[in-house]
Amino acid sequence: RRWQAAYSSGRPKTVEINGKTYPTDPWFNVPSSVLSLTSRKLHLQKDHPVSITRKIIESVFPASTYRYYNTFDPVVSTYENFDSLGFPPDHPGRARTDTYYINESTLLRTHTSAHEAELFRSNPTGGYLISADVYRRDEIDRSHYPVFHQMEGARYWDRSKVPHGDLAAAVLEDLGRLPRHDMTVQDPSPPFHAERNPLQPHHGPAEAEAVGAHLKRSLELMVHEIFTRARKAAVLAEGAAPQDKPLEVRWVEAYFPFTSPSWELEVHYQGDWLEILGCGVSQQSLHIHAGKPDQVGWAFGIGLERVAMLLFQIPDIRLFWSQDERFLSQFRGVEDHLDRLRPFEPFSKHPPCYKDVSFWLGSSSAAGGGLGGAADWHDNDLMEVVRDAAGDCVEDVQLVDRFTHPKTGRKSLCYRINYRSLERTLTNAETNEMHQRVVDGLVKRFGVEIR
Ligand code: FA5
Ligand code: MG
Repeated sequence: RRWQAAYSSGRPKTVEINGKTYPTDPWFNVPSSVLSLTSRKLHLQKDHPVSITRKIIESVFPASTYRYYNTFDPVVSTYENFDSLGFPPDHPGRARTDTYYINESTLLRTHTSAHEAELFRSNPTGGYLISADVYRRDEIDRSHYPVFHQMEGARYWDRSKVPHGDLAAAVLEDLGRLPRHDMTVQDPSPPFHAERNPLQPHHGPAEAEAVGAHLKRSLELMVHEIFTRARKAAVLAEGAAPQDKPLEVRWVEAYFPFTSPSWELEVHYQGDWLEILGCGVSQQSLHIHAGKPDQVGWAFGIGLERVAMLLFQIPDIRLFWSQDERFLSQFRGVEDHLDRLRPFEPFSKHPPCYKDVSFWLGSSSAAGGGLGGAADWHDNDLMEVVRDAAGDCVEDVQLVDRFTHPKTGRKSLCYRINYRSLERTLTNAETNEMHQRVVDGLVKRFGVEIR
């Protein structure tokens, strides 16, 4: 209902994305700023750090086994993105506060897993990699942007073609060919766990364990390749002695509707654990629905910007969208000569400008049908108003105060917006104008009362 109001005057009847036209309906919630990024495809722009990162990861997964798919369109059906993967009807990821919808049954994919069901049916080799742009309504800070890129990988074996029907033996034999490498891996959890991370009824313990081990070793190898390159680059750039501390990674139990058991891989980086990917043993129901009941295997999904930020020491996710030569020129020639990889050298940092906006939400029972009502409010609503009003000139937004009036029960919120361009110093007049657009946008779209 909120979005209906937000777009009632301005919602286009149709939108064109990569040359195709789609009808909108009241579910439509894609701002033009996001629509305009659907044609950028940074993962295919030669010498862009997202594309270089894709190439490095591809190099660890041989094309003979893993077919590469890099041109899938971002517009998919709600069925492909959610239902085909076993997301329950009330899963929060489906909400319009989290997902960009074109209409009720059509959306901008939120993850590359949207193509999994189809590739389980049609991919001719025993695995694949998909690289693509994905879209999520999300907070604003230096590691979140409404468009980012993921790489999805999958590998599976055909039980009916395995000698003696012993899948575990076949997987372990392949695992033996994966090179060993120098890094510290923490993996404290058992290969599966009845409550926390269950074995699927279709799988025997030995085969699930073997598939899980193949998955983990493959991804450890990938992370090792990336960090070896990152370190070489840093050493070359700084003339520093090579670091002798080994790379540290750890496996954490996780949950996804389309894998079990499932894990996330975290990397120790600058004093913190950073999640870089999710993965697991694929739900057998997906292979069955794809008409391949004998396929058994694994899948993972990794964030390419997150890896590129580590690889090149890129401090702010907005930089990936920059067309500034001072950014782009630093990577030229690297894609074909990975030994030329160097850390990014930030151009001068411009001054920040903090501005607060405080407002009362309308009471949910007020006339106007709950528009701006406390029960309806989602941080992402504000984030979108800010992105519309100020584009890439905002570095981050934080909720700094939350207050409920003791008598009226009305709720008040205060957000602090940090205006800072990556490319130039903003003038006071400019910043004030942007902030006024944020304030006006909040009032107009959500009927809030400014304090
Ligand atoms: C997924 O998207 C699952 N589809 C991954 C998966 C695939 C699991 C196959 C099992 C099998 P998640 O939402 O955690 O999971 O995102 C995966 C990765 O994308 C994260 O680890 C992170 O590296 C990256 N990522 C997620 N959200 C963002 C964001 N807002 N900005 C940048 N990178 C992000
Ligand atoms: Mg995650």
